[in-house]
Amino acid sequence: EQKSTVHVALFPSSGMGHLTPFLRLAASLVANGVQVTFIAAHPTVSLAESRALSSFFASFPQVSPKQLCLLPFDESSSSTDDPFYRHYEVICRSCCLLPPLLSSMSPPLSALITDMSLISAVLPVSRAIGLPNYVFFTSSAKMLTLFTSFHKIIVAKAMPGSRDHEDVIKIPNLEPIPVSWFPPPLLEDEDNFLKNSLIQNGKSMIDADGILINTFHGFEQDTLRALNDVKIMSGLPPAIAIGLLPPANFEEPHSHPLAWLGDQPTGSVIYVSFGSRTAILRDQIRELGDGLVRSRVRFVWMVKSKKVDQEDTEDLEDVIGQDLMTATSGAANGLVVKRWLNQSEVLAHPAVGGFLSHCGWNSVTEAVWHGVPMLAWPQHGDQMINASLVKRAGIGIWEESWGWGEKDVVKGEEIAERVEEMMRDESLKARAARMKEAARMALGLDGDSGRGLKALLAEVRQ
Ligand code: BUP
Repeated sequence: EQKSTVHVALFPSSGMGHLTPFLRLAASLVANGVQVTFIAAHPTVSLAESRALSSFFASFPQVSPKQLCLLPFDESSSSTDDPFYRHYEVICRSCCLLPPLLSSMSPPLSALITDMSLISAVLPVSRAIGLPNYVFFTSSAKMLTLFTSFHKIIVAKAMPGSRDHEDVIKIPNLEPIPVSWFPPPLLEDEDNFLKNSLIQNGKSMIDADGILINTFHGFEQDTLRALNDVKIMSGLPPAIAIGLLPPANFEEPHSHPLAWLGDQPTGSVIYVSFGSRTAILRDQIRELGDGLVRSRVRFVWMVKSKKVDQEDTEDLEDVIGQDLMTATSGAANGLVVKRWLNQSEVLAHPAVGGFLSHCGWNSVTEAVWHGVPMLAWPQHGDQMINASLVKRAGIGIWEESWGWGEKDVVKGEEIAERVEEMMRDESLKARAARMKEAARMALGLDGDSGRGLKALLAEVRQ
C-alpha cells in the first residue's frame, strides 16, 4: 500500500557548492508533491549560505526548516586550516545530535537525503532508526567513480611492488585517470583531512539506498552506464541522474551587473569567477586583470581574495590595483565586482557568451543549463575531473598546462590568447547550445532525469 504523504529530509554539507544544489533539489521535490524538511547546520560558515537559506525559506513556506545547532569548534581536534573544512569537521562531529531531530518529525520521515561528504557520519544514525538514507552527490558522475574507488586505490598504492610511479590511476573497468588530475594532498603518503574524508565517505557509499547525481545522460552517458553496471562497479547502490537541477527564482535576483550587461552586444561578454571558496593569489589576480584587458573581450569579473566572504573586506582597488581600476572605470569594456552576484542570472543574460570558470560542478551545470561555452581553469578538488568533461563534450577549452591554482602564476598574455580563442570559437557555441537543449529535454517526463526522479519517488513512497 502506498503512503499518502512522502516526507523527505535533506541534509547538506558546508559551503555554497553543497547548499545550492540541495536547495534546488528541495524545490524540485516540492514541485513533485513531496513534503520537505531542510536540515541546515547552524551557524553557517559564510554569509552567502545564511542569506541563501533565508531567501529560500521565504519563497518556500511549505518547506520545514530545522537547525542542527553545531557543537563548539574544538581547535585541538581540528586537522585543517581551511575554514570550510573546519566547519565541515564540526558538522560531522555534531551528527550525534541528529537522532532526536530526525525522530521528532511529523509525519514520520520516509527518507533522508544526505550530502556525500556526510554519509559516513550520518549512516549509523539513520540505520539505528531504520530510516532509508540516500546520498546526494554534488559533483559529476565521473567524480563519483573516483570517490567510490579511492579507498581501494590507496590500498593498492601502499602494496609492495605497486607501480607508484605510474602517471595514471587505474580504476578497474573504467578509463584511467591521469594522476595530475588528483589534488596533490590526495596522493600524499601521510594522512590528511581531505584524504581521510574521501576514504571514509567513499567506503560508506555502498551502504546507502541510492545515489542521486546532478547530471544527465546526454552529458555523462558512459560514466552513468558504468556506475550502474554491476560488472563494472559492483556493490554500489543505483546511481540516479536527476539533473540538471534548474537554477530557481528564490536565488538572489537582480544582480548589479545586469544593468551594465543590458548595454552590451549579444554574446560579447565573458563572465569570470572561481567560485565561492577559492581565493586567488594577489599576483595571479593582477595577471588575470592584465589578460582580460589585453584580450579586448568585454568582461564581468567576480573577484575574490579571501576564502570566506565575511573576511573579504579589502577595497577593490587594493585587490586589483590602480591600473585595472582605471581600465574598468567609466564606459569601459569590463566590470569588476567584489560581492556576491547571482551567477546563474548572469550566465542567463544574452550578452554573456563565455565563462572563465574554475569548474566547480555547480558552475559547470549552470553554464550547460544556459548554453554558455567555458574556458576551464580548475583550482583544486574535483575541478580537473570536471574540466575534462567540459573538454570532452566540446563545450569548452581547458589549457591543462595552467595547473592547479597554487602553482606558477599564468601570465596575462597567455590568458588573453585563450580568452580570445574561446570567445571566437563558433563550434563551442553550437555544441553548448545543443547541450543546453539536451539538458532541458532530460528533465521532461520522457527524459532520463525526469524518469529517474519519478522512479526514486515511487521507491521512497513504498
Ligand atoms: Br562566487 C559566486 N554567485 O558570486 P561551485 C557563486 N555563486 O551565485 P564552489 C553565485 O555558488 P565547490 C557568486 O552559481 C554556484 O551555484 C554559483 O558552486 C554560486 O563552486 C555556487 O561552482 C558555487 O560548485 O564550490 O563554490 O567552488 O568547491 O563545493 O564546488
